[in-house]
Amino acid sequence: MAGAVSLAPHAFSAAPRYPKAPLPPEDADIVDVALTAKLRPRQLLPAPAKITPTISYGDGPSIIRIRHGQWLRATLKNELAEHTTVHWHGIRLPNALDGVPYLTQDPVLPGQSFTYAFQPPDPGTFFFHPHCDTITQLGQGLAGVLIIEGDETRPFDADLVCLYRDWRVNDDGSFGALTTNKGAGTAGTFGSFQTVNDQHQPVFKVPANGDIRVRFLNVDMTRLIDLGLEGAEGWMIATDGNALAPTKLEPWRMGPAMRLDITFRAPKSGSVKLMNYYAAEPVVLATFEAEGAPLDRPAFEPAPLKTPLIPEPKASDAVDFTLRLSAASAPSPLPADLKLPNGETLPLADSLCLTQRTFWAMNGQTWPSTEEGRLPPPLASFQKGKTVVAEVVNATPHPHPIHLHGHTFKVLSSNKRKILPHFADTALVTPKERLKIAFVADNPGAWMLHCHIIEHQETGMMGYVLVA
Ligand SMILES: [Cu+2]
Repeated sequence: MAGAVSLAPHAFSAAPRYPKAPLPPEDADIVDVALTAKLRPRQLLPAPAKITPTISYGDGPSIIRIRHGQWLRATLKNELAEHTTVHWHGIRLPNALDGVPYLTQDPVLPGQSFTYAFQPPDPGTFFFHPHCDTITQLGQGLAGVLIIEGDETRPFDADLVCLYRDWRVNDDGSFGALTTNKGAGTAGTFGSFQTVNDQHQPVFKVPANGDIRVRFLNVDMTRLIDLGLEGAEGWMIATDGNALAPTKLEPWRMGPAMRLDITFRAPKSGSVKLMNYYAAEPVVLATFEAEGAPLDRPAFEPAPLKTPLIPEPKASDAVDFTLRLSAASAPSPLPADLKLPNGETLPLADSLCLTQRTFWAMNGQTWPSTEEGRLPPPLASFQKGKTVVAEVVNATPHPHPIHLHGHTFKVLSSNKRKILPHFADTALVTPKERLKIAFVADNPGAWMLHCHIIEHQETGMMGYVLVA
């Protein structure tokens, strides 16, 4: 098999083609964080189940809070047996820090470290996760929350993070299959143990009669949620971290990777339940229990957050783009192995962080390319500064939460349902829907565009766009 790894001229070239990261200025206010990705088995299910071999960035849930204006300098140390990266989901950061192996950086090999330093431009509720073998790494727990504080117009009495996920675990605590062909080729493989902050139906104590902010993140790989409240009137104040004029919470549908900030007035006594109505029977996700003497507060009015700093799309300066989601027409032949700059060879399926299966396509193109060992061509190239009006057409019988890196878009309209216009980085596109979104392509680089049902992402429904 001479030549099986002779990939020159190879699209996966060494570092020079990667974008450069701006360094923090000397007077930058920097918060340093260590993220050590490694196996940290723990008691996830109640006894008599055994411990679960989870992986994480630290002991306990990783929740980073910094103030808007500060820099985050996070050093990833890879103590896993395979390579990894960190993607900062929803942050409009420089392309070099986006954490996509081979597109924006080399993968971080076992034993290696990589430092991500950036100044998040927007306050809000974000998260981070690997962009490599994501089914395994995210499926076994590797994810964290990034809160950029500073969007309040008046203080809340409590500010809670609720990170939701559904673990694919067996009764004895071991992991079940994190993916199946049946799941990957349909709506995804579902877990069996739902948690908020790694606990099943946790109870949060909240100040009685206080104004509560809940930052809810759907970090599951598969599940849709219709998020609602019982026992109080909930108001939505941010979608994917971006402020929204307070809007009464009717159950709000959230695909994987979507976030919703809500506020409510805690009762003087008793409790409020956070619910998922996207189920045969409504599911209690968490309980907020009033404690202490009721706070002395005027009648409840949901506090708005500060206006987002996202550029408004301009219809007068727009280009159109259609993104068609479909089943893959034919499985891609598996491309050749990949030769790394250091001379090592990686099996291509590993190096692209893929399973060797192809079920899904975007504009007829699957990830990776059918061409040997090359990045596929971009789905589109946009001139920097232009408004892009994208119609996402779902030609499949399953919903797909579509995520764009590096930009925040506005969800505008649908052929199927009434849309409350809102900013987002992930939009759920339902079967047979044509969803219109728009954004200003103002962040130069190569930006991934993919489904956030991770089994769809890793079986073809992924691509990238160029902004230059
Ligand atoms: Cu999908």
